[in-house]
Amino acid sequence: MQMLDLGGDRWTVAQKGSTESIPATVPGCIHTDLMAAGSIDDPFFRDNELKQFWVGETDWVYSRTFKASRSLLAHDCVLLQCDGLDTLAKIEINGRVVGRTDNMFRAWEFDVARHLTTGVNELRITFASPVVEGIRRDKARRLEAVGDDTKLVGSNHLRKEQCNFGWDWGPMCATSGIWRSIRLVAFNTARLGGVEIRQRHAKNRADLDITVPADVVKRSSLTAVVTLRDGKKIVAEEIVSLRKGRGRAAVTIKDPKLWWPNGMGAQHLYTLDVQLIGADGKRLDRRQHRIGLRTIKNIRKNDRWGQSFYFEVNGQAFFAKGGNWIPADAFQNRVTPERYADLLQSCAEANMNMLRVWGGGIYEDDTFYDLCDELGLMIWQDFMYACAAYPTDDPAFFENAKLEAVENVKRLRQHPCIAFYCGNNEVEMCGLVKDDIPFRMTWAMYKPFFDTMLAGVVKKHHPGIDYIPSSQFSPTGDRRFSSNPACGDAHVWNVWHLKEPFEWYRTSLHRFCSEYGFQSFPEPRTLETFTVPEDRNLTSRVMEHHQRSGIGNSLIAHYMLSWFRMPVGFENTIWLSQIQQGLAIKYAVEHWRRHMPRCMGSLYWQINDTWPGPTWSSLDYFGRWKALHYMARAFYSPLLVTGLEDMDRKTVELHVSNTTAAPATGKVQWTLTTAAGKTVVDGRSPVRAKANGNTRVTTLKLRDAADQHGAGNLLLWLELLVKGKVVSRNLVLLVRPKHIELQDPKLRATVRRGKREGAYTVTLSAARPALWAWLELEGFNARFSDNFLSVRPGLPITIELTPSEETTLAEVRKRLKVRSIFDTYQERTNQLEH
Ligand code: BMA
Repeated sequence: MQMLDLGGDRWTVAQKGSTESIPATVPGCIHTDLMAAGSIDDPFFRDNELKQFWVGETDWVYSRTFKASRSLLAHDCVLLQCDGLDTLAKIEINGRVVGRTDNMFRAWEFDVARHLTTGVNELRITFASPVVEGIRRDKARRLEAVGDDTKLVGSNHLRKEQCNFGWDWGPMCATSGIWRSIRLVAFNTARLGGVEIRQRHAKNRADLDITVPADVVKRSSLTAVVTLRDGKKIVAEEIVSLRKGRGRAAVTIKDPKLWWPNGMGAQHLYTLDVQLIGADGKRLDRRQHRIGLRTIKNIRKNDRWGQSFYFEVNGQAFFAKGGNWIPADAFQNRVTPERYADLLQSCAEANMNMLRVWGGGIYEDDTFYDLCDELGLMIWQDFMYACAAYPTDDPAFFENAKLEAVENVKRLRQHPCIAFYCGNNEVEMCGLVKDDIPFRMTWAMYKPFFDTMLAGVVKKHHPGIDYIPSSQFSPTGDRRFSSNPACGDAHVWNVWHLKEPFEWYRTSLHRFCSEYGFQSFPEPRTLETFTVPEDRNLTSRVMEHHQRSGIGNSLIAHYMLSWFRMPVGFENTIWLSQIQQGLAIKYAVEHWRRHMPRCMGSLYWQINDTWPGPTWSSLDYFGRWKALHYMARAFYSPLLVTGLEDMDRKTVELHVSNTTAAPATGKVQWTLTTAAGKTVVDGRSPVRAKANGNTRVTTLKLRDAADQHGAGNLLLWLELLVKGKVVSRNLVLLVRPKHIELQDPKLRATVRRGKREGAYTVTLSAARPALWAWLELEGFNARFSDNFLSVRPGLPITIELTPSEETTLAEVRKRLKVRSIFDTYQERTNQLEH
């Protein structure tokens, strides 16, 4: 087998019909090429997005030349393989059309031997404007999409990343280009097709049924050598002969090392090596797969609350802790393996075990799923349909979509991280399936596609993994009532979209919450990347331009009035918005964890960002942790102490939630202090926290203390100790934070060189309680082992700080800024200079 990579920087791109070209990079997209050539300004900066709409409205021609050697062309078969073309492409070699494509999510192969010549060849790919085509198709047949004010028209007519046309958290930059690898592959006789590995599990053994298909271009006797390795050790090796291009091997693994999600055990991976051997004993092709041995099921069975909705891995039920993943950049070619790794490691560090790859984005790159395999992040995989009606009754659209589904399922099924498939995002919930309203889908259009076709593809090509047609989804009763608290999965947007107070979450007893969320602003350092100093006001034109949700800023302000003292100035408002977001989501997760096993999952909206701006994310565009991400690590921790306050009765119920499979014995230590930090009363209660569930520890009656000191003058500090070690901390208030009579905490930070190379330790202490104290290393990217935490006088907290670039102790001391919520509302009078 011979391969010629056609990627790289030997490409040019020009507008169709123009001779003026600029250099281009493959994989890539037109926007990043134009940026690199200085032909457009960075669309993320200020409101430059408004100046680039012509890019999406233009047809673009990518071309390059390459040399094909005589030996390459001498093969039995020569293919042009395109792993991803975005989207409406015509492919020509030496001026002759070899194919046309219309689906960004499919990989394409063309037999090109007859078009190639020895020596120099020209490859040209013309991309028709997706925007012009989207509008044309929508004029011919109007199909509704939700949120038209944040999107360009027509994405639902095309098999292209839906949010590429804009979303309520991302820009409208309709891309074109060769977005994944492209190459020539030449082979003799035969090559391997998609190897399929099916697992069967029994006590102390796992059986693998391995199907080895081959694409045969010349009749010959073929064998395959199938080797299973555990590290370097060979566990099994089989030689199978292929008949009619197919061979099967059966492998038994005794005492298998199972693969577990993050927090439940190791992510053990075996390697399966498949070699295709020709009649002459020479190797024709080879593939390596990493396999994780595990079963994963979505359990829906009737129970006393209705019907369950939870996941079981290797027979063990678990609470899904995670969030929703969206494309990590509006220009996917900029998502390097390093960026994927950074974002996903952040998820694992925050105790997450499941991410939902949301249906308005892309089937992610292989690197993404490889990392999820390694980190134990289970993937709820949507098919790429979101918030719109689709022309599923058009046979061409249907067939195209079916091939897309088959291909992607075949690609993803190798990964142990794949836990679940889902047909679409919110198509049912948004009322887009209505028999009696024009421009929507009828159920007769919807069901054959989402209920039958996609379900069938999963069943055939990835048996053992479950599927639901839509998220949210109500599997019993009237499915139009899709936010059913008794069954299915739910998107609970009453807080935020419906403006309910945070306390509303405590009325939600949905079985699995696969979406709910709250917005915040990214930190000042991130805002600085797209603003100039005069933009740095929440309602400046540029700041409003980056807020894609029409209700975004007003809702942030609405809740702030309700919860916090009005912050002073831009920076304080930004940081406070993050604390507020964290608090909202903490409210929800703590509640649902207290209601295990009735509720068994929390995937908040959203993990990451496609560009810098205020959104629902917990990691900003640069992967910087917002307050929510730090708080997520705490509220997703395996053992969690929470307090459920009753602000009227002045009681606090203490609970310990345990998401591990083993019970835990320990004690809850609680201290009631005044806002100045003086202990009013304290105590401790032993607890045996049941496995995979919630345990109510005791109820504290604090009426007397509240009468004596005033509820706004009380803080309840909780600690859960197991084997003498604090495993969880929490803080409970009896009034909203705005009504706490805080005093200046006089925060102090002592910085020392850390034990780890390049790390520093910061010891934070306070003379008075400091609420949600946070550290910032000005001018640096830095990770903190903890942040946004409350500090009690006399109980200093030590944090590890790792700047991303090398620096000195003196520099860290100089640049470290420490603040708490008290600082956000201090008026600082301007000092006049004399
Ligand atoms: C959800 C998502 C997205 C959207 C988010 C915030 O329902 O599915 O479509 O970005 O709400 O509005």
